[in-house]
Amino acid sequence: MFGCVREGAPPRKLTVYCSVQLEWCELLVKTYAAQTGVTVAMTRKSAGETLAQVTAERRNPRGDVWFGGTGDGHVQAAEALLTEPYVSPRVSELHDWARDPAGDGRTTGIYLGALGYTYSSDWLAKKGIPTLTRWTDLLDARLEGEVQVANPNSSGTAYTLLATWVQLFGEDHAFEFLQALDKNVNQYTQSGAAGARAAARGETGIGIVFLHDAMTEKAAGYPLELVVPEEGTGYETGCISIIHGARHLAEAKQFVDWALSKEAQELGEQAHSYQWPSNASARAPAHAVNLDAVKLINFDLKRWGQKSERARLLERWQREVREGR
Ligand code: S7P
Repeated sequence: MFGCVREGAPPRKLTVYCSVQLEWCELLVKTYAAQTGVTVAMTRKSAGETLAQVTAERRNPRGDVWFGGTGDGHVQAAEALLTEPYVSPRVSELHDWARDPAGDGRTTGIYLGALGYTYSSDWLAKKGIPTLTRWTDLLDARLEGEVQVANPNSSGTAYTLLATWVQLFGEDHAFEFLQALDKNVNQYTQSGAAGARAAARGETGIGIVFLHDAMTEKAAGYPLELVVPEEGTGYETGCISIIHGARHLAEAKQFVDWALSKEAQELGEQAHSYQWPSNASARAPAHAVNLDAVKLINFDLKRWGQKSERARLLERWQREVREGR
């Protein structure tokens, strides 16, 4: 199995930086610690913030494994050699899209999820708007101050959105769209899933989010509608990477092997996280969004995850959208 406690051996330790929802992070490390006897310290942060932390700690790494978060951050970390090459023996169990997302063996896919937006049906009826189906519907003047989305500097969700609109509309048109959308945005949140929680609780009309994060709220009983935009949409490959210079390298490899297993991936559903698992044998969550009904773009993660493109788009967003307010 995944290791046992050896008599008289020093305690085994692992530090995990976790970028999925806290409930999943906690269940993951609790289960792993119970199965292996490894003492696990875990910190939960958004993807952009974790990338900033791993970058800041590069000369004195404190984390061993980065679990979850959108693939762009992992690709950028790989490019900067902040992560360690590791090809788990479990890679053969994974879907093709998960096997080597950065193309250099430094990161591995653990889940997939598509972008869209969400609103409560009661709220839309009160607004007198019959239905919303497209990205461009979000520019409707009646939606002024009604849209919440995250800040792409801190949030992997929001960076994936930015890169999606660039791929879908072309870069200049995407920025025109973002500037027009800005009139309707009430807040750029730090974390990507915040818009789904806010829409569920009536704190915003619309949240632009990963559809699985909206599904978490809907499955909890909130009357949310999920919109899969008709123009097409982007998706994330959520990844796992070992941090270069990890103090507990052997434990880190063992954790990655475990995290890619069918059993570990099925824990997501128990923690109300409904992404599609990368292990081909893992059961998809009952609430997973049916991707056959989603017009997915061919998201070029290697291009839009690399530092030059990522930094350029973030700088342009800051200048033309955030500071242009
Ligand atoms: O909530 C789960 C999830 O959507 O969060 C990850 C994301 O990178 C972290 O949120 P931020 O947008 O705040 O960075 C996704 O990978 C994951 O599916």
